[in-house]
Amino acid sequence: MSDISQNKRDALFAEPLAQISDFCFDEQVVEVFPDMINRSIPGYQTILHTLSKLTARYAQPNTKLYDLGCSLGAATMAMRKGCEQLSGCEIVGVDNSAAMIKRCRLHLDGFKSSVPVHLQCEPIQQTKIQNASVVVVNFTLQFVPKPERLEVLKHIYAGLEPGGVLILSEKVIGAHQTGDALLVDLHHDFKRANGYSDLEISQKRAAIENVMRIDSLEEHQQRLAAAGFVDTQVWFQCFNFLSLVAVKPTQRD
Ligand code: GEK
Repeated sequence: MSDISQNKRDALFAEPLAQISDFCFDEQVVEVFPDMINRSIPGYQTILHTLSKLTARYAQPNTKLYDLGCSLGAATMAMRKGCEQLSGCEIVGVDNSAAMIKRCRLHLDGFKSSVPVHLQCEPIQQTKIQNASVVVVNFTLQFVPKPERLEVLKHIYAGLEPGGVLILSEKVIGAHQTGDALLVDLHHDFKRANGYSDLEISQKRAAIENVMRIDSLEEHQQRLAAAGFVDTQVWFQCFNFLSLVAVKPTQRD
């Protein structure tokens, strides 16, 4: 078994590949995932840090907190930190990659916490959301087939308690072609500055284009509204990566 304390460098697309298969979250990706996500998503650490703060703000005692598409549990750990002082909270982490869930358990068990975390290996389209105060979907909805996204959001809305929050982070496509081209360029510059070569950038792009279908901010806002989230707020954006908060109103709102 590999040593989980090692942060192995992502070189999955460093050599020319004769054939580029669709990207999948398998053992190979698990091995390098922390390095890959940190070097690929601008502001990833800022987002994790703020997830902790948002959890502390919105988590309610005796409720569930969900991390949908939890990968190795980085957001789960941030949420766990944010609700440590509350009584009766439980976190449910969900991912449809068995390799991710297996490694996630090891990561979580490496740190002490009074908050129980229950991990489920399933598509988030099948996850039952109930008695929830915080739901995090950190760069996962973009992997769900587009026609199934609204249903996922509707389930989240229905399962949230009044005053509960959805935090949705996504890579987005710019509303206009020229603006989008600029955001894509700036993101590629960010990856180059983090040590990825042009070959790695283009091969990864080819591998992921069939599995990650991104929406514009406007499409997200419309879908969120259709699911019941009338009030959404972008709280983070760097290039073509952003994060939204959407609060389920209380009776008073
Ligand atoms: C983090 N949130 O570190 N159902 C469940 N899981 C899925 C599905 C699905 N339909 N589709 C993809 N996944 C994490 C990062 S990564 C983002 C999330 C990225 C899972 C997939 O197995 C992977 O673990 C995760 O969603 C996406 O804050 O790699 O760009």
